[in-house]
Amino acid sequence: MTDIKIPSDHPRAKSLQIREKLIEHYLDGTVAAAGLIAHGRGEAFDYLLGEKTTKPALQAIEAAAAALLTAENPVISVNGNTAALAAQDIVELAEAANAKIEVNLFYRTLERETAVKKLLEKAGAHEVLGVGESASARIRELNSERRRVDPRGILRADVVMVPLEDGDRTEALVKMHKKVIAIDLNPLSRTSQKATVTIVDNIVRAAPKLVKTTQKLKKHGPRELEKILRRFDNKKNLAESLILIRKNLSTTAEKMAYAKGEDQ
Ligand code: PTJ
Repeated sequence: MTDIKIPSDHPRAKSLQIREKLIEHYLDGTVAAAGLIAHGRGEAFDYLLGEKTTKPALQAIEAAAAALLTAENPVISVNGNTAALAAQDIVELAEAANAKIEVNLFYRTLERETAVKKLLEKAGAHEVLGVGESASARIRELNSERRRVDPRGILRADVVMVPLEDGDRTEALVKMHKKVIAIDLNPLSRTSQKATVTIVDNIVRAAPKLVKTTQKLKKHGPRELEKILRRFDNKKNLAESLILIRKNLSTTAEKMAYAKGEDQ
């Protein structure tokens, strides 16, 4: 825990609390130093998106739930930031989708793998793959530490969820004919562009919604779920997020210009 107390009436209290959580888990070794920087990039896009779950994001959440529920071997890949911000939701999602949870880190050390696993177990996870010797398989297409995977998890998965990812792995997984679900606030990132379903939203808002949607869609038959997935077009959905950003910017710019006119 850091010693800083965020006043609850601070206009940006929620955002500051999220930062504190990341710092706390950076200090306990779960989050990589670069994870703090990555969050800052995410925050910038969140601003542009209006800091709320958008309509395209809700459509992507539905498609992601359908992909998880129609999978034979779904796996949720967890890194430092995801564990720090959404451990409880990840455990609930794995339960709802009957998915495995696997630790996969870019800045990989056994200490960090263990810290991420601990956080997931504290949130109720029974089995966490990909830690230490259990990450004994390799993804040939990759050179980063992310290539090390668990043969019971990501290697044999048909659907892999990769929240807050860094580019090349999504491409490699898609090349391996896996469906990839990303959660990424940046609709322009390589991960967003390459994934099968990209949820352009903050993980702190998207993850609980994805849990609820998965629990709800569980009652539907496979044909209906496949239809939801077929209907979804990732490139079109990303374009809708970009159009929303443009609209938000235009509206704000117009308001500012108008206010300036009034002052004169
Ligand atoms: O824990 P490790 O070692 O696996 O490392 C994790 C990080 C995040 C450091 C690593 O994967 C990385 O460097 O990622 P990138 O390339 O910075 O990409 C992270 C993406 O997540 C960026 O496109 C950010 O905009 C986005 N992002 C950051 N915070 C959030 C987010 N998306 C959704 N919710 C967030 N809170």
